[in-house]
Amino acid sequence: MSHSNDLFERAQKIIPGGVNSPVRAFHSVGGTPFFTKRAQGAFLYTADDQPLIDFVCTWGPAIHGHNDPTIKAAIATALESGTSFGTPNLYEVDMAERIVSMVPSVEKVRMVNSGTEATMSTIRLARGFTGRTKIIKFAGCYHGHVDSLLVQAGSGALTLGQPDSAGIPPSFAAETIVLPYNDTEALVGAFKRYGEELAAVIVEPYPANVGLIFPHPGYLESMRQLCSRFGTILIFDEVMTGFRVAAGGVQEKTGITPDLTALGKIIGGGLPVGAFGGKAEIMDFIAPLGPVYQAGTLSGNPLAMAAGIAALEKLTSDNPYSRLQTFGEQIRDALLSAASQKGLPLQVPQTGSMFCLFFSENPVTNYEEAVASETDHFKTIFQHALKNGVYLPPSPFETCFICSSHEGSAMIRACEVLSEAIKSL
Ligand code: HOZ
Repeated sequence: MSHSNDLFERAQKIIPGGVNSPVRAFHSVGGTPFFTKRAQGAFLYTADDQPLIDFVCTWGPAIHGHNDPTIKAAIATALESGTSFGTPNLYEVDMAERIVSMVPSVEKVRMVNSGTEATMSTIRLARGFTGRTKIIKFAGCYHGHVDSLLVQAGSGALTLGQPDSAGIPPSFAAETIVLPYNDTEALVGAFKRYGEELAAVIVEPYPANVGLIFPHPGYLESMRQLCSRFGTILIFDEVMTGFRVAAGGVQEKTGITPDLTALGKIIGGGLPVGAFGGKAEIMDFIAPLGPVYQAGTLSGNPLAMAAGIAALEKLTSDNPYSRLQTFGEQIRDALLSAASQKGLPLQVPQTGSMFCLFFSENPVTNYEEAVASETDHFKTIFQHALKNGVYLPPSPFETCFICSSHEGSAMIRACEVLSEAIKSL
């Protein structure tokens, strides 16, 4: 028996489903998950020593590739001075200054330990600041496993057919208004109806947990204007897109400034980190200055901060964005050309180092169109790719990530394998 299969058998006996995060169980693509022994550059190495060109990149953080030497050295240096202090430390000030200088809307920032904590805290802060309770979210957007946000959620919840999680009191869900993404009329209608009851609108400005979707021209602008008019807090969840589509995320690319932003993934350089920030006036509403409580023993942890600072520093010094865009176009073009040779309708939304595959005649613009796309093809492609050394996210509704190490022979091989996979359909 393979080492991975053996580990999975043991894991299933003592870990629910054998995994610590549901999509990893491969339920929507079939087969059993492999276990990773180590990772380097663009590659994962399984417990059975199979090298895999990795397009998950730890679900986003590894923009510089796995086991980056600069990040590793920063962690090693920090480790010499201790692992956790429970007091303010030198690193967190540096980190906060970097975030404020890189992310356009952020004047003040608070560090947390995950993207889920970040989005949860922005919602509480928006409610505390406005004195209102209702929030708007969009179908297919996923903001972590926060109670009031697990309604028509994307990512693993959608992959497993549980977009509305059990265990959420109906009274919580009742405070969440779910709208179709990219539908300005629906947004205007909701503001007309609920107007001054709305504490916040939370959105992934590029929804990336239902495949990858882009906003229609003017859509985010309308959202910004409505929020400003009704005194509603606009929250951008840039956990996936922050530091990835541009140093300053979608807000830098589009010039639209949210009131609050949730961050995660890249900001921790592969260690568990999240952050939320925004206008000083709103941020000062959190404890110890204000009445909204939020805290964390490991928040601003020195090892995590050291890793994150090194990751952000490298983004500034290397400026990898145009290279990543070239890699993204290379893989998009290979996929589209294979599909057109085969006569298959394929959409490959791509921006910089993010892309996904939708088997659909037309571009996908919202949740309904995403779930209506053909998903069985993805399973076949996933399995073909895995057998031939390429790892895609184990769900048709997750985004693929490219890193700086996906260059040269790794990219050529990945394009070959994925093209063959499409032609094998
Ligand atoms: N649903 C998460 C990504 N959008 C998966 C995280 C994980 O399994 O590590």
